[in-house]
This record gives sequence, structure tokens and C-alpha cells, in this order.
Amino acid sequence: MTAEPLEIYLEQQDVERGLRQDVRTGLTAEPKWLPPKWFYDSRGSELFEEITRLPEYYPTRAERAVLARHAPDIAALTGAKTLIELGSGSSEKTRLLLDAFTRRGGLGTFVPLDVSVSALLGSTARIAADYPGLRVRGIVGDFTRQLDRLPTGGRRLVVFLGGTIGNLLPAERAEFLAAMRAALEVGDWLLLGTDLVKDPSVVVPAYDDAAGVTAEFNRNVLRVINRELGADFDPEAFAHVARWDSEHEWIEMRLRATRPMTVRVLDLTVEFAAGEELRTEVSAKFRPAGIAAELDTAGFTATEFWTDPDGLFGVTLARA
Ligand code: AVJ
Repeated sequence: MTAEPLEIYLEQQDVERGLRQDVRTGLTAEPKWLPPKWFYDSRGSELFEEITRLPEYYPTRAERAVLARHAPDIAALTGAKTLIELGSGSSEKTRLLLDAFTRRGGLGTFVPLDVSVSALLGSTARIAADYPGLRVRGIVGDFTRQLDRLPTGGRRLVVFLGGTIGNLLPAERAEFLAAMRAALEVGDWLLLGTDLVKDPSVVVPAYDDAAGVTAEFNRNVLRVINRELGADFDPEAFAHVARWDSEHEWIEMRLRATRPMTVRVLDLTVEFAAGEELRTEVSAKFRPAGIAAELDTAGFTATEFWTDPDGLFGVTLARA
């Protein structure tokens, strides 16, 4: 089957309004910050794919190991008719699930949802070609906002992989999980990938690789703002910083101004002192008990928890 035309839940003007709002809020705050979703234009999505292949970036390989081993269990336990993937990107690891569901039979529809049109066009075309008989409905949307518009009917499995839930701040995370639960019905399932707390000597290099790909990915947010809002950031004048926050158990990516700068964006004049840091991403790491507790608070019941052989990454199956 060919993929169906992408369903657009996110209009270009909403995206631009959101970016303007986030830039205004974040760049006038003290300390300055930007939400990580603005990394992912087509270049940013490509850089992220490159990150997933870096020797230091263990989460993708570790999560793939879990899925390779347990995809048949996930297919059998859920018996899903519809597989919905939030923040799907290339959907590369999701193929392990699609393979297991194909062998088992019964899965009718795959619904990848992502903010990146370019990532979705590629993934939906490839998956439709490789899984004949599967209905592929790509949705352009923001997973924190369009949960109430997910396809209904049949037994649904929502998968949220890659540890992306860790990019939400704790309050946003609670709100997101509660909204997810509200969007689902009893009998539906959630499969959640979470990076696990481990020694910073392993985590930090994953966010500060020797080849500098993560640094380019980080600076890409400034390029997006320059292009979309006509700002005049000099991305090369910002240094990439990855710092482990042991209190919150998360990694923070920041961009550090290497000299004093004045940036014009929207109607703002934004001053950076030399050495001033702009926070661009939080990537929380989780403990098994914490994951189960957060799911429970949102009204889910965690029924399975799996990790890779090295215990780096966790995948939780939860029932609505
Ligand atoms: C897979 C999107 C969750 O936080 O690890 C990779 C993004 N940031 N390197 C993560 C990311 C820096 C990533 N997510």
C-alpha cells in the first residue's frame, strides 16, 4: 500500500506562532532557555539521526536491543489493532514492532506522529512500501498538543520511544501522561522508552561526542530561529555544553556565548554576556520505581519493565 497523504494537525502559522512565543518567553527569561522541539527542522532531524549512530550515544542501540528481544511479547500482550507512534522521527526502531505484529497478524494501521514533515514523508513512504497490507497514516503534529485527536477504535498501542519523555520538565511530563491517559480507553496500551540513571561518565559523552555532531545539533536551534524569525544569531560564537545535574538526575544542554553579543530577534534586543549560557534541552534519566510511580499517578498500570543487557535503557509497557 502507499502511505496516505499526511494529515496536518499543525498548521504552519500555529508552528510559527509557537516559535515566536517560545523565543519571546525563553530569551527574556533569566536564565535564558529554549524548548528542545525547535531543533528538529530537516537538518536537525538529520543531525539527530547521525547522533543515534555515534559510538558515545548508547540510548538508541540499547532501546533497539530491548525491542529486538521483546517485540514479540509486546505484540502478544497488547494484541493491538492500531499502533500509534508519538515523536516518530524515522521510525527505524519501530520496525522491530511492526515485524513482530506482522508475524502475529491483526495489526491494521500504523500512525506515526511527528512535527517534522520531512521525517514523516520519508518514514511513511518506506514503511508503506515495506509492510504491504498495513494502513499508514502519518500525522504532522505536536505530541504534547494533539493527543485528543488520535485515531480511535480498535485496541490501540501508543509508543513513545527514544527517551523523548525525558525532554519534558517534570510538570510538563505529569501533564502529558495525564493527557495521554485521558486520550486512551481502558484496554489500550502505552509503551514508554526511558533512559536510566547511570554514571555521568557514560551519560555526559553521549551528549558531548568527540566528533562534535551533538554540538552542531545544539547550535541548529539558533539557525532555525535565524531562518524562521530573521534573527541574527552567530551560531559559531556559541560553544556546546552538556552538564549532568545530579540533583534532578538530568542532562542539560546549553549554548555558551563565547563573547558578549547583542542579538536582534522579533522586536527584542537580547544581550548575552561573555560566558552566559542558554539552556536548550533537558534530558531526564529515570529510575524504575520512579517510572512506575509517574505512570500510576497518571492512571496507568505498568505491567512489564524491560532493559537491555547492560541496564542502560528501560522500556515499560503500561495498561490504560
Ligand atoms: C532522543 C530526543 C530524547 O534527549 O537523548 C540527543 C535528543 N539530544 N542528543 C535525547 C538528543 C542530544 C534525545 N531524544
